[in-house]
Amino acid sequence: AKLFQGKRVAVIGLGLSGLATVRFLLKQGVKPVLMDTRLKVAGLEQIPTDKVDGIYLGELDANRLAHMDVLVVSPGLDPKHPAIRFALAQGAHLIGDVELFALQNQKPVLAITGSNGKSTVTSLTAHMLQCSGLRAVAAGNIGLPILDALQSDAEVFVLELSSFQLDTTHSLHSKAACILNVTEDHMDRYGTMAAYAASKQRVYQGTELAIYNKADALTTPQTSVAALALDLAGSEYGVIQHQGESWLVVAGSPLMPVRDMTIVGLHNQFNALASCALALAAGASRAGLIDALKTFVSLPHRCQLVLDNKGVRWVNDSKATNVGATLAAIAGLRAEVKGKLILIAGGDGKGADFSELATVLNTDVDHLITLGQDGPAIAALKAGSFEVKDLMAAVKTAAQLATADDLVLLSPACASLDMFKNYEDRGQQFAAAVQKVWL
Ligand code: UMA
Ligand code: ADP
Repeated sequence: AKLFQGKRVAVIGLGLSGLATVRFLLKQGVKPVLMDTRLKVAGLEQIPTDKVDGIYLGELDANRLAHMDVLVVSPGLDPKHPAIRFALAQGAHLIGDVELFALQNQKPVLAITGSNGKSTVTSLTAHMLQCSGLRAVAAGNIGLPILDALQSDAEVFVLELSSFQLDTTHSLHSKAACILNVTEDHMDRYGTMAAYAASKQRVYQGTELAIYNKADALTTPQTSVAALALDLAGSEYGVIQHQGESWLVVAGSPLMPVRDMTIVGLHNQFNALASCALALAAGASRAGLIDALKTFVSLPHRCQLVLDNKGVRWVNDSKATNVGATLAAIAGLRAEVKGKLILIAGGDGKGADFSELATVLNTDVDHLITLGQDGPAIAALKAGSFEVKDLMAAVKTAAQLATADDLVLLSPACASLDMFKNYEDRGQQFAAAVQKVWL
């Protein structure tokens, strides 16, 4: 049956996922109304204007929305927007692109969420399935809009889901679902950790197996569902001493030496365990897991070495957009830095409380350089920190401080949107500045 026969449908938010939603609805024979709060939206020219029921840019019109039956709202737009709330109060139904996917999809799904590690686990899990001979496609928050992925010939979908996407999803069925961790993020939208954690918990609705982090109580399923707890010290899934070195244990037996994995750091050992559990739930082979862990190419902008020159290493961790990610990066790198660790942080803090950084900034970080809207709040946590106006100035300051054996780490603990297009743009500008200043 066709979706939304005779229903009035609005697509609100015309970014990557919104435009994919419009393409999907047009194929379904639905003639949607399109809206975006921005006055200029890239990519709108792809939409055949005669096939849609109007395009409205600028502040949302509550009365127009109130005439709709279904609102498909983009993840970047808060459904608590007054005009959207007004329409919901008049009986409109709120969904997102993941819900449209769930209503159409017949193939096995693995669902991954968490504050940090989502993209790593999503891409590693897809790689494990591919190394096991299955056509797996990674989609969702990782960048490929989920409704574009639906068109592919995938045998398994590996979905990275943000809390924003989960808020508008009701019917997703999955073979396994995982919350990796819940640490503070997106407080500008949720206000409280309880509300944010409740969004993450939605990933367990409709799953056959909930995979969670034993060390993080907020990831424990709150509904009754078959569950698997992961713990680096666990005996079913964990890291043990075997044949004189550390090995990953998967489903009760040793899989491979940790040393043979391409990704490093304790957080990545946990990510590897989570990926193994997820991939096995969708039919991966143990040989496929091993092959994948030996060949996985880690993603750019995540603790990525951009230059190693004159004894100084420059590391781009632009994807660290919250405090938890920056803490993981420092914990992962500190032990292997012989000289000073110089940290560049700051940006749009999304309402975060930075105080959790204080201890590490004063014990593990030798120099702190801050920039951006919330740079001052981070700089205040460490005496003698350097506040600069932009990334170029940050790199120049780091270059003056750095000597052989030092490591300069861009790990902002903040979103990039106050000064950059996105985190990739920030990471690229960092790499370019490093080349210019240090070479
Ligand atoms: N926006 C408006 N008005 C609107 C709609 C959006 O001002 O009416 C703004 C938003 O505030 C936001 C930007 O436009 O800054 C993009 O929002 P969007 O909803 O149009 O985003 P898309 O381009 O569709 O991209 C989305 C995800 N973006 C967000 O959730 C903000 C992408 O995740 C995802 O890769 C893509 O769909 C494909 O599924 C990015 C992200 O930043 C990487 N995610 C957040 C995160 O990881 O922390 C949740
Ligand atoms: P996400 O997609 O959730 O933003 P990524 O896989 O892109 O996560 O990793 C972003 C950053 O988070 C990395 O640079 C790393 O510093 C940190 N990180 C990765 N995995 C974990 C984890 N399991 N726990 C804590 N921090 C992590």
